Formats: sequence, structure tokens, C-alpha cells
Amino acid sequence: MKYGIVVDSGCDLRMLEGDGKEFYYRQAPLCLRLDESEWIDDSSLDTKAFMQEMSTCTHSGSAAPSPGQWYQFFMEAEEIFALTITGTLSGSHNSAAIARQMALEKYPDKKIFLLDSKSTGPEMILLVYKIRECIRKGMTYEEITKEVTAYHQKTRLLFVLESLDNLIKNGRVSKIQGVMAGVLGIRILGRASEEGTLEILKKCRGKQSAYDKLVQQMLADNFQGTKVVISQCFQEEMAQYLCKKIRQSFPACQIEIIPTSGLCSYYAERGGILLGYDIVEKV
Ligand code: X90
Repeated sequence: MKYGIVVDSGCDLRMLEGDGKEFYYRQAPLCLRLDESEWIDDSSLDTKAFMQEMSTCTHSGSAAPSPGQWYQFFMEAEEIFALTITGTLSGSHNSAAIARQMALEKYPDKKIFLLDSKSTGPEMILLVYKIRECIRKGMTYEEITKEVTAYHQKTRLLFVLESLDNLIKNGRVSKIQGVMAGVLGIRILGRASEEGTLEILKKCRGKQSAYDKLVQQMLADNFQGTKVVISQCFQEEMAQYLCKKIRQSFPACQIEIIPTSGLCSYYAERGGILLGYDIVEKV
């Protein structure tokens, strides 16, 4: 196969239409640990069972894919477009960079474009869709890398979480930032910062307030109703609510709702929502 799109499981998309025919789509799984048990975050993961066990375990954590796992996927196509979860919070990007180096030393003519999404979940999905769109248009490797890099400047990620426990326990959010989270009825609205860290925007009280503020934030960012991907962790209800809210301003907006990957479920926790969108830059 000529083209390969390779992501890690920070990207919630388990399958991509076109895989095996137009390109290869591969997802390097992160590994999740609940006490003594290990859960590989691939399409066979039973998220419900995983979340069940998570609610009763005492120690847990996540681990990035190894360079070897990335390397193996880099070998399956000639020209690779690889995307990782934010390298600021995960070692996955570093693993992929090592694998890329190893692959290029062995096969100097190989092409591997590696992009740190500085984000996760649905923002990664938007980037995957852009790569596929470019492949379908018949663009060259160089043209695609340029287009995707430019598009990345215009993609954003917002989230609403009901708990920051796992993020705090694993040192991905500071205790100070996370203070108030976990208080009953408080929801945290935040975004992926430009540096690829978690930025908390507001602590909201009331069932809908955080989601209403999320949509306000999209509008403030100059969202124009083009494309939205929502990943939800057992939160279909609020995903639908967001969908309705967005369509009030943009009736024709293309919105897709999917379940969170294991990794995103672990960190976003039950009730969490991640929303990726693209904006039009203000001139
Ligand atoms: O390497 C590893 O073990 C993985 C560490 C990942 C840590 C962050 C995961 C965040 C998942 C939570 C809300 C969105 C945050 C966006 C931040 C850029 C989802």
C-alpha cells in the first residue's frame, strides 16, 4: 500500500472507511493498568467492563506505545502520516519519533510525516479526516504534509469533565488547577492549550451550564459551523444536547458523535465529553 495513516489510541477512531483499499489505518494502542490487570486499548477493549473495574480499583495508570509498536506500523506502507496524542503529556510522541528515526536509518527513501497533535481524541480525528481527504484528492506526500500542518492551526479541542481524579493522580493536571473538581455538581470546562496541556477555563455549576459555555467558547473562537466531532464517555445525553445547541446556530453543521477510546475514557472518566472543531482564522 502506498499510504498509511497511523495514530495512537489517544485518537478515539477505531476504524476508518477506506482502510485496506485506499490506505492503511492503524492505531498504536496505549496500555491501561488497573491494579494488577492490564488492558490494551485496541478495538477489542470492552470499555464498559474497563470502566466498571476502574471504579473499584486503587492504583491505576497508563503507558505509551513502545517505539517497536510504531515501527511495525510504519513498515506497512510506503508513505506514512503519523499523529500522536500531545507529547507534552504522553511519551507516545517520543516513541513514535524514535521509531521514525529507526525506520529512516534502515530505509532512507521512506517518507514518514510525524505530527504532535498537542491534543487528543476528536481533534486527532479531524486531522485524520483531513489526511484522508487529501489522499482522496490525489495530492502528493509533500502537498498533504503542508495542508495538514496548516489545518492543524485551525483545529481546537474543548472538553467538559465531571472529575479530574485520574488526571490529577497521574500528574497530568496540577492539584492547584484541579481544586474544586470532584465537588458534587461541578463540571470543568477546559481546552487543549497551544502547548498541548490541559487548560481549565471554567468551573460550572448546574446541569447544562458547562455545555452552554462550551458552545459560547466555540463561537468566540470563530467557529463557522463546518465540522464537529464529539467523543463521549457514557454521556450520549449531553453529546446530543451539544449537537442540538450547535445546530441552533449552524443547522447544516456536520457533527459526528462517537464513544471515547479506552485512554480517553480513563482520563475523561464517566460523564466526560471531548469536542473537536475547526475554526476560521480572524483576519
Ligand atoms: O502516555 C501516557 O501514559 C498517556 C498520558 C495521557 C494524558 C492525557 C490524556 C487526556 C485524555 C482528557 C481531556 C482532554 C485533555 C486535552 C489535553 C491536551 C482526555
